[in-house]
Amino acid sequence: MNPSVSTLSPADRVIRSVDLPASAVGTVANGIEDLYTGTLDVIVVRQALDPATMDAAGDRLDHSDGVGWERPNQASPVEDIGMLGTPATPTYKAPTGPALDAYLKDAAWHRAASERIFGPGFDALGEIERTLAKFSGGRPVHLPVSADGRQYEPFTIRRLVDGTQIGLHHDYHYPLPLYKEITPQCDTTTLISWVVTVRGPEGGGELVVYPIPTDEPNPPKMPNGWSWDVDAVEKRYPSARFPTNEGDIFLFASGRCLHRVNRIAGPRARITMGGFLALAKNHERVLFWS
Ligand SMILES: O=C(O)CCC(=O)C(=O)O
Repeated sequence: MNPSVSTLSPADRVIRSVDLPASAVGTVANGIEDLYTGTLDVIVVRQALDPATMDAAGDRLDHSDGVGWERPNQASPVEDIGMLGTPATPTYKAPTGPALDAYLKDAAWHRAASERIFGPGFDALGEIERTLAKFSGGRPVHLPVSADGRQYEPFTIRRLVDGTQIGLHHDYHYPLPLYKEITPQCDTTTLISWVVTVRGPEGGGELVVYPIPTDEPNPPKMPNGWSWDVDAVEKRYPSARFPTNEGDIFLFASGRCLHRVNRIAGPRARITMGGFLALAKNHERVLFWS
């Protein structure tokens, strides 16, 4: 981490962010490294992917019944997210993440589903790879491949409807059993989340980011000892909010900065596609997965 960042306590520092039009993406050409060093915490680029394609996909996803949303957080109604794909994260259904084999079995779901979601002629995997490469400082960007030759999942699609949210959390997932093959390949200083907005809701849905690291002393937690006390976090720390629209992408240091997605209000769902990325240990390439 950049020393000028680490000498400040979280309550004294602010979230360092840039919010750029797609035409200025060149100013963050080494943005992934900037997120690692702490020079930046959040990068937002507006209309990085075609907003009309995203809007049409969002409309289809929000209105067709046969999409087959998984509901891994159904046990907690306020966190009841709809998912396409299997996330490489803890969920209520799989508190320590899915088993690697189950995850890899499902990792190619997007190949059959992409055309149905985004329409013909849209190469979702290629678009993501090319978009993430704009922040990679010239490093190749690619999916990890498992020891038995299977490709990791490039993205999941997430749907939050009226009254649902993503609660406060970090995304430092390297210690999960599922990461046993990826973690040794990565610089684990932090983990980066990348998220493209496919459909923006009428109200809520902003990403809210706090300068609170995973090793924060005396973290404001609820009496159960593990869930964050959102009121105390709001009172004690600065935060930054990032509303997004169709086609916008954000990348942020989700392994370092506590964050949440604000509760959705209104009949339009918030739909995003996203995942994680990391610098390889030798900093010569970027790995991404979901
Ligand atoms: O906006 C999203 O879909 C997820 C944001 C988030 O919590 C993450 O990527 O860690």
